[in-house]
Amino acid sequence: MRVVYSPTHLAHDIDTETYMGIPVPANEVAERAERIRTALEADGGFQVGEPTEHGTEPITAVHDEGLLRFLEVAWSELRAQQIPRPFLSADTYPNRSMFEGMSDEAISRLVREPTAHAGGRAGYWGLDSAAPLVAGTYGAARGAVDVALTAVDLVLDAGETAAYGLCRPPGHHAARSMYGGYCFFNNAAIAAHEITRRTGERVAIIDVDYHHGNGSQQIFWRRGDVRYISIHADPDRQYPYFLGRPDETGEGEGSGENLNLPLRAGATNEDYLEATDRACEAIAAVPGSVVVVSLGFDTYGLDPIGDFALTTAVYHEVGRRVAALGRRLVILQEGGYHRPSLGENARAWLRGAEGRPFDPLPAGGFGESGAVAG
Ligand code: SP5
Ligand code: ZN
Repeated sequence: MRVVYSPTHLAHDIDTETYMGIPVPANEVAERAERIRTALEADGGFQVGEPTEHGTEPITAVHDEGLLRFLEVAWSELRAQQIPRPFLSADTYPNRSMFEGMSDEAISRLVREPTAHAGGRAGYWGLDSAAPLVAGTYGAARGAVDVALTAVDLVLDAGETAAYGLCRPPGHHAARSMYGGYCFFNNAAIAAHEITRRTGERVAIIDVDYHHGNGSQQIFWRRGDVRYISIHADPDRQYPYFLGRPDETGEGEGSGENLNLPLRAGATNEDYLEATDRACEAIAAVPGSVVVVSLGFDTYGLDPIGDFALTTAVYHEVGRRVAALGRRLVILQEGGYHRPSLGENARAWLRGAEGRPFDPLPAGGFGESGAVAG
């Protein structure tokens, strides 16, 4: 399988995020993508190449241009405001209760981008305080979009049955006018939109990251040409808390095109495969020849921010079942934070999708990428 990787991600060099106001070691770090690349190179069955530039047009087809402009200038603006550390977290968010009692018309007039303070603008454009912004973030986010769009090119133009885009930063929490959840541009949504534009076909997104892809759901909420299906932790106990429930099914032309499959804490391989089959049925029910996969490994049993109990073997099987749909796959990396296992989990998923055998490393270790006992 062809793999698209860009070293631009390295400049999105994060060491700290905040969790409920407390600085903690960052989860979404450069080492993640390097682990995956190294494991795929060692496998021998993957050809790793760099993306081509696709410009901003496919981004603004999906995102508000103001979001792009903000992310482009936020870093230098923070420098100018003497913010001493390489980090951007909002000062104030426009909580909906701030406008309680006001008309929709008044609210849409008032909730606008402040011009003179990056901390206020981060509140306008941002979902949360856990998406650190450093000098290289904008370039890395642009690079991740190029990775996704190059994977699309491989499938649409180069005759590949499947391609894997090693996107970093990830994308599925980014909405049309919002970044957050370690995500800046929604790589999968940009790819899915581009596929609809170029093929005229319907596209399905299957999101198997541990978290609900609120951004992808929002972007396609009213669209009949992109079906979004997500298996994730129940938002009652997990980020992003305010979206991801089964009664969110889309509106207008998108009515019935959104399927949320939340799972309990401790969800097992069996639970996951059952949900995978439901997701695959929902894909098979609509026409189209390309599926976008939002691939996360934060469902893994040892993930530091997840609470599912999946093992490496199940990723091979999930990849196999998604490929068994018989559609072309644009597979894009989202989350997954247990660094030692990321390479093996990605290798297992992608080998499953290619119809190659599981071929695990011996005795539950993760090889040169860092053995873990037990
Ligand atoms: C792409 C992706 O996977 N984004 C995830 C964003 C999750 N943001 C919230 C992280 C909260 C980490 N909490 C650690 C608490 C451990 N008890
Ligand atoms: Zn996630």
